[in-house]
Amino acid sequence: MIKLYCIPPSVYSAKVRLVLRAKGLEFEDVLPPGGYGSDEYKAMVPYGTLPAIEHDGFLLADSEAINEYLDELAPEPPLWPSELRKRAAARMLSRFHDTRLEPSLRALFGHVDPSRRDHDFVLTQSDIIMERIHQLDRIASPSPLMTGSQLSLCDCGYAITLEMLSQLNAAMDLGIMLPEPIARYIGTLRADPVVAAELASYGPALAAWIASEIGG
Ligand SMILES: N[C@@H](CCC(=O)N[C@@H](CS)C(=O)NCC(=O)O)C(=O)O
Repeated sequence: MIKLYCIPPSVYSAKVRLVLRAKGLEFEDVLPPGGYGSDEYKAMVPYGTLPAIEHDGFLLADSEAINEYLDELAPEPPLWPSELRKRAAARMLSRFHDTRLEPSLRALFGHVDPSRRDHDFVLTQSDIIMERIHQLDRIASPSPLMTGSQLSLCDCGYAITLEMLSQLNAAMDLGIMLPEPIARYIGTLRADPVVAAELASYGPALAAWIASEIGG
């Protein structure tokens, strides 16, 4: 049994849960000991980020490292393309998610609560998010998923972050319009059974977090 240290609205934990589900691996969600940001958890993961996994005494943090470990641990179904250049391009897309797109949304987290919202910052950040989405549209050609018809490792971050974008867009009135290929990609992601199963619990967890922030 794999322990997944996470909290319900954590984006990167949901990204890992998609791989656990796709591989059919047994896992349990575990709250970080001492709570999010605690010294107790930092004794395990010094930089304190979620998620981390524990597998037979082996502790590993960082969603991308975890997903690659899981893909090698349980090779079926393979979640990276077998061809060298396709695999390299898929890794590039995954890095773009973790280092460019998701951080541009995360920057808004401190502004979801209207009483703490800096409207100028939100306007500027919405333009940055839009720029990231257009960059994604240029580097990706979903057909219909990132590497073809099967879910791959590089879809996992997008499946979660694009759900977050959709919920923040509505809740904060960001006015973000998605290019048609990206909107179509989201439709395909949501129809994938593994993504649908995760979003069935992650979507409400995220909505509850947004509502709690908006409620003050
Ligand atoms: N690159 C890390 C990022 C993880 C991350 O930022 N997780 C968030 C929760 S979704 C977190 O722990 N934030 C608190 C912090 O950075 O101190 C990964 O892929 O696991």
